[in-house]
Amino acid sequence: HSEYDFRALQEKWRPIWAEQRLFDVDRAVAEHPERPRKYILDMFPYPSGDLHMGHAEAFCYGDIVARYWRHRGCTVLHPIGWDAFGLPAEDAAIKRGIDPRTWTYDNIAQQKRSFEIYAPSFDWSRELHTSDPEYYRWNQWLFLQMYEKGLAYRKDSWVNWDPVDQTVLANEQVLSDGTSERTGAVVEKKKLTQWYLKITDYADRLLDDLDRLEGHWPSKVLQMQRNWIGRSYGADIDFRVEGRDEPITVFSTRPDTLYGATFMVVAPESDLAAELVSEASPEARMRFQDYLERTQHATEIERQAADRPKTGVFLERYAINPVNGDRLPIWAADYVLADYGHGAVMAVPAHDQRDLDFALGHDLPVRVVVSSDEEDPATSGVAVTGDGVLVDSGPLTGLHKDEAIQAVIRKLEADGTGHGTKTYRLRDWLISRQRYWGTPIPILHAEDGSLVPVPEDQLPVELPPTEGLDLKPRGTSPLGAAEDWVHTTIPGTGEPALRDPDTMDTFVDSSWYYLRYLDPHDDRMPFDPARAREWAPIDVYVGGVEHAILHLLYSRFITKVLHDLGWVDFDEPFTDLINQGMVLLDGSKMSKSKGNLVEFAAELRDHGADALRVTLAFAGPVEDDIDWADVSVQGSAKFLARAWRIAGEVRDAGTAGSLAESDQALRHETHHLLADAPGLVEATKFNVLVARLMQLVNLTRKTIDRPGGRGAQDPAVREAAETLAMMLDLVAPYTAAEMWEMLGHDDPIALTVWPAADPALLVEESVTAVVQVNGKVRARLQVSPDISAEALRETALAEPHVRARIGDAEIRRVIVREPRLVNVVIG
Ligand code: ANZ
Repeated sequence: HSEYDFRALQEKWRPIWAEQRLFDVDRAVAEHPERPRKYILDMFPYPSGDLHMGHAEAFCYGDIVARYWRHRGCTVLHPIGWDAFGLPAEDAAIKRGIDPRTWTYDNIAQQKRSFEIYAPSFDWSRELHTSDPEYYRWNQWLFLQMYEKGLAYRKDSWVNWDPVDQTVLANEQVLSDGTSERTGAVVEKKKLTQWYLKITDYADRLLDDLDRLEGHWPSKVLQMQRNWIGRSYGADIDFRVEGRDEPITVFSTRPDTLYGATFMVVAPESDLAAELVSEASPEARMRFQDYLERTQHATEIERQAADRPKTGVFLERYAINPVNGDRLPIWAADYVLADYGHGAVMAVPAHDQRDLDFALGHDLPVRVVVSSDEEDPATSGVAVTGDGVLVDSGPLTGLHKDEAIQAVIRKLEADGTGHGTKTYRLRDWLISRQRYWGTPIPILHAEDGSLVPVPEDQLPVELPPTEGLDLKPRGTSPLGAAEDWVHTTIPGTGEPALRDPDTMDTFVDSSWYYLRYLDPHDDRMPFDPARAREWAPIDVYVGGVEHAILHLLYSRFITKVLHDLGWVDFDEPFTDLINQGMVLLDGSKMSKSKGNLVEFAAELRDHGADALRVTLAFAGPVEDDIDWADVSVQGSAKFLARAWRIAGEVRDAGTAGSLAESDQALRHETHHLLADAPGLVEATKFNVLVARLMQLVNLTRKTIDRPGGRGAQDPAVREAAETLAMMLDLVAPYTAAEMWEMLGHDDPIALTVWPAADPALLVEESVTAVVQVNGKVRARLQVSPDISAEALRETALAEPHVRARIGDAEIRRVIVREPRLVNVVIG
């Protein structure tokens, strides 16, 4: 074979690798128990068809890191599995009238075939599918653990409702424009009884522990998580309500402005609003009902939009300001949300823009309590929100804002009318889904309405077959119609009971899957804590930035829960995080609807795995988007062919002579690469590494072709070719394996440990520094090119000829231009 033929290489090596199972981690541990361990993971794929270019990119980067650590003498766990539950399978199944299992497992098989060609160094013995009962059994176990601790609970509340999928959504699944992340439908609000996981109990830890990830996770992701958790400090303040026993509590980040409160606002959909208005006049009740209906259609984002007119209705009730006894009218307005803080605010129009907009629109008073140079908000329409000194505020008058906050909190606490507190934007995680293809919630509903957890030894609660079930979305779970399945009895008593018909959000599945890889077939426990101590947390996690909030936050939460339950001894799952950019075509995200899809399967077929991976690695910094119009897969293939040809020439020529007499310039380049490659990989500068490999190929070629040289026989050429092969294994495993074999090795290249660079070959050539005395050259010195000015000055002045020239004369000045010149001026 005189031409580089990627197909021949793939066909040759695939069966060999399938047989060798080189990346089977159990074997690696048995053979080298002493080696340090690394756990390198890519976010597992969702089986919605074949793999796409986003997968190709992420798995390319993850595999570089996994292969790299093996070459550094570590044992690497690099597993793969499938995030196999979820709506797309169910939708496809409904459309085609097949079982979601068929669609899911067919797609998994397809993705596996593609992976086998693409050849990431996976340990296939650890393969898992979240839709297998042996996996989801442990989701149920986890749920029950959390239920026992009060971390899983049911409540009645207003939830996000996707009218297309006919199921609820977590807040994290609603985009900032108020549409569903999955269907694009405008999300509605609906009141339902649902299961929640109490992530808010972990809000402080989830926020504070982000500091430990600084420098290890992309700062953009850290910031997104911080904003999502959204901690605010302030006070809870109780306002007595005329004609009501219970006070209304509000949360405020500006309790210092309490003397400026002129009215109160409650969220229209809150129980509080309904109760308050029930005592009002029939007209007010009607106005309120009308208003309530209108607000049901607005999304949370719309409701909070600054430019939206602030609408609302007066509830004909009054609250009393606890510090000055003022009588404040109570309104319902939809700019106040039911599930933030307490669903009620004290309105301070002078210092809060939304309150001001509302006050000006409804003729409510504006009272300034923080001094400023700005115009009166009542006339300018602009609230004064900055710092300042308090005015017209009783005992707070004259205090600076921050002092006033502390002072008013002390006063409220002393009076028993409030206290300092904090609140979060983060809400509890709603996990119930009214769909079939997910983990059944392991709870039984007894006839008296009580909840009975399914005993652990009866797990898994398996999904019933789909035969006879209508999976179409209709607002209640299709499982409710599986009569034989739903009707059961309470263990022990035998009383009749119904199974909970909802299934879990699939983000539960992916929140802990990394631990299941430690032994995916363990039927005694979710994972073995001893193995977790050996392998986890993940050293490097690779995946798309679209998971910056949902998946990563949920995994962090569940990891902390497992930590607190004593199952793991760490509390952050992912030590380092790499977010790859997106693959674009002509600057726009590839999508089927745009018809400009670069298909992974086609690229793989036309150019092969190695050229595709080299292209992805070389395209630019990992976090940047890749525009497919700017890359050249053909160029990558040419580079690989040139490297491969060098190995062939070395084989054919045979190596002769000693390294000492070989081409030193080539050796320098090779050893510099050996020295630099680890730093480049660890800093995820994969593109720079590929560029350096290209340079080495070029220099090796020149060395072979140089007239009068030793050609491919030169031992420096062999050394370069071997180094190239070992490093190419990171991105081009087929080419690398073939080169290694041509160079006469029969051990698997993927398991070779990279040699260390020879320090002697890293020293730069010296440069000549000229030393003048009064402008005349008196000496020449050989110095390092990066010598400092001070060192060069000292060396020059100590030189015997220079010393002799200076003699007893006075040194007036020494001019140093390192590394090449020193001029000594004497008198
Ligand atoms: C009085 C006040 C005066 C406020 C002032 C602000 C400025 P963050 O920072 O986002 O936490 N608020 C409280 N609960 C609310 C709800 N359910 N819906 C809408 N707004 C609500 O915002 C906290 C502030 O948002 C709180 O502080 C409250 O208004 C309002 F000069 O109280 B403030």
